[in-house]
Amino acid sequence: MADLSNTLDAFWMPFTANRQFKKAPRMMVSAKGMHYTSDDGRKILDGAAGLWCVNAGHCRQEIAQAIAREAERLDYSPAFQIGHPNAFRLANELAAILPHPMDRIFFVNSGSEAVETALKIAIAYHQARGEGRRTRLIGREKGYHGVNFGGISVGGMGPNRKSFGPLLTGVDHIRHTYSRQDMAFSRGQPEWGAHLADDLERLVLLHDASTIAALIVEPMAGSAGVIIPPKGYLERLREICDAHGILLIFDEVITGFGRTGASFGAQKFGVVPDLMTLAKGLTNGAVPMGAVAARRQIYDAFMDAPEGTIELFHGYTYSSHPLAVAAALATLGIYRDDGIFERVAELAPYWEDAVHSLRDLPTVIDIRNIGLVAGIELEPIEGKPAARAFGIFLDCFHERDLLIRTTGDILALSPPLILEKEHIDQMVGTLGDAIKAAA
Ligand code: PXG
Repeated sequence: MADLSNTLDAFWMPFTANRQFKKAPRMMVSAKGMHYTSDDGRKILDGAAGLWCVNAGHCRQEIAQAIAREAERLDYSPAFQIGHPNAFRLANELAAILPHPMDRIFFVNSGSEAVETALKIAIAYHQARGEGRRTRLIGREKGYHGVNFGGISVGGMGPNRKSFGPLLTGVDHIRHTYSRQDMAFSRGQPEWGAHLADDLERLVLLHDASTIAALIVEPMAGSAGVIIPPKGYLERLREICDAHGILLIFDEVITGFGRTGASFGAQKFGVVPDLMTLAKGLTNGAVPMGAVAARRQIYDAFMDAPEGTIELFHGYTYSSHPLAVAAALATLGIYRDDGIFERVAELAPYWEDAVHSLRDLPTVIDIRNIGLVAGIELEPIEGKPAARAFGIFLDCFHERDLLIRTTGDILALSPPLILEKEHIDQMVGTLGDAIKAAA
């Protein structure tokens, strides 16, 4: 048998240019606080919170110890027809920080699973109430809702959809909210664009409200390159959904747990959805976990079934896995004790000024920000879309000891929420140098 122990061939990497990577690998071997350490011993400043998930900073002792303790005490407990006390505790703790009345929590293992679960709950909810014709799902162009079939069907990113066949039927999309000419260099929420929510009325006319189960949107689109909702836009979506009995699902996998300067995007933007998907920051990235939060009335609609019947035929072997629950409880403890969400709100103005200081650099065509997240959009190199941004990513990683994310020609910054002003200065200064060097 071939000895593969020393090659990179066997691991088929996700969302990665495998051949390019394996020629010049980028490897992390440890992490602490705001930094990774690479295999060549460099300390790399984390401008991406891993993949938008390490909100409380890396390798928090409280979380590591909670996981280790639980691994020795309760390694696994069946998820169906059996519980363990900490799972109930975690659901209660989440309910306490979610907007009222979202206080029923379903546990899963990733953002993608949270999305599938929310979509299924939405359709089953209408069926449970005798509105079984409401099966249609509406997403939004440029939306990212993970990679499973439901998620890519309601998702709006072409490359994530095009290779995978016809996807779910009965899905449609409202238009996205980005218009450079109307909102470039907005600070926080753009003034322009609330009317774009009326696109939902177009789909209601086309399909009839009686066939539509739910609309799913990210309050702030993350993966598409940090697209901030226009003022009044989410409020208007809420009104239209209410007028037509359509459930509103907020995918808060990125916006949850402090990123925007409140516990959840729902609070930041002042709009309470019917269902919310969570993952990433829920465990600080330390153990995979996701969740769906539902308004109590949605849960209650399922509880009319005769007692002793299973109300929802859905769940995963690892739903509310003890190690994930332990990590989540420790993570919520840090968020609370360290006042992480409040800290984001305090630092956000400094962050905003810092990222907008890049505005006059060559090739920069837009900068967008909210909370502790920013998107910096660059003029593409002619005939080579995404090459400029990816070049900057590589330069930052290999030469400047800074980790960022890119999508197309957009640079995304979403650091751990524990960063200090000096990290902001360093991150923005380094990125500015890299943008100039690539121009
Ligand atoms: N919904 C949203 C809004 C997300 O951002 C998912 C669902 C899927 O979560 P899982 O845990 O299944 O990956 C996500 C994930 C990036 C990037 O840099 C974004 C995500 C994942 C990886 C990279 O844009 N978001």
